[in-house]
Amino acid sequence: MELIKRGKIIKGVGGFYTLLCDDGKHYVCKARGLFRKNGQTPLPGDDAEFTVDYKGDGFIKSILPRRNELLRPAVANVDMLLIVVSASEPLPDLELADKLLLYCQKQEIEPVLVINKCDDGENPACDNIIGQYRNALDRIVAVSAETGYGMEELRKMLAGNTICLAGQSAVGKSSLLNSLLGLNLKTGELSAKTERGRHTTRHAELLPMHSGGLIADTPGFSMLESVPVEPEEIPGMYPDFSEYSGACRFKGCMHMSEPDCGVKRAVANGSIDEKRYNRYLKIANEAISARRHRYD
Ligand SMILES: Nc1nc2c(ncn2[C@@H]2O[C@H](COP(=O)(O)OP(=O)(O)OP(=O)(O)O)[C@@H](O)[C@H]2O)c(=O)[nH]1
Ligand SMILES: [Mg+2]
Ligand SMILES: [Zn+2]
Repeated sequence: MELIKRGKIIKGVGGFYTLLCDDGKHYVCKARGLFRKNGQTPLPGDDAEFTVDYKGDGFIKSILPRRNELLRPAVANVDMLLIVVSASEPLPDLELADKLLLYCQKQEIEPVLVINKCDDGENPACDNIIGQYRNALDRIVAVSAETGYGMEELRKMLAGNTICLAGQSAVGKSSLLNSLLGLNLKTGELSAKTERGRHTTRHAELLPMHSGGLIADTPGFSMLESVPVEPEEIPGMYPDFSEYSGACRFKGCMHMSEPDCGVKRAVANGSIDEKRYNRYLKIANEAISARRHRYD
């Protein structure tokens, strides 16, 4: 009789998948022809059922349903996305942060806004970002990958979860990864270790964090996969607007040119951050013109 075991795929190279079991053991399995038949490719992050035969060879029998799936890095069942911005250089691209928040809503991923490079603690640049996102999400943390400021709080927040990193270049994603893995290498050295080149495609790999949980090792972020969002969905994806949208005269108000709009009133009296609202207008208008193009 075959004993079915359960584990999480943490990497897959050349048809061999490494699974991490609850007992902390690693098993290397093949996927057999199973997935070519139903078109399923196992991904890191997948929860799988597998068996081990008398020779000790493992075989994946099935993949449990995915909660979500990222393209770059290719990881399934992501619990949290770290949206990394910098409190110094480079200037934060908050439109990207807003879009990543929408992406998280769509994919049902818990967003964490990580304000990095707060080397001596919170500073005016960091406070400014916190001010803009105060009511937009539950988890915002100011950290420094360099000095370790705030890293303990971040570690606690992430414990036990499957994590990916996102954000513009040079904000410190690799440095944060380094710190969360408990490595104390310089970023250059880290490149050699976790961004090691392979002859073929780079496969994402989930690495165990210092404090429990797994983190994807591909810090080179693109997430150019834009999630198709209908314009009408967007207002409901702004938690910081919800307290005020009940006061809008029209149901389905886009908070754009409609009269008697609760959200616009909240912007006018400073309850909603004006810069965040202006970026909302830009993102909503983009979605409107994207739809127009789709039907042209
Ligand atoms: N002062 C300061 N510098 C930092 C901090 N974190 C990272 N850096 C520096 O910022 C630069 C970019 O850091 P990386 O970790 O390579 O940034 P990245 O987001 O991985 O960049 P890409 O791989 O290009 O997307 C490096 O010179 C780091 O040493 C920090 O907390 N404080
Ligand atoms: Mg990097
Ligand atoms: Zn409105």
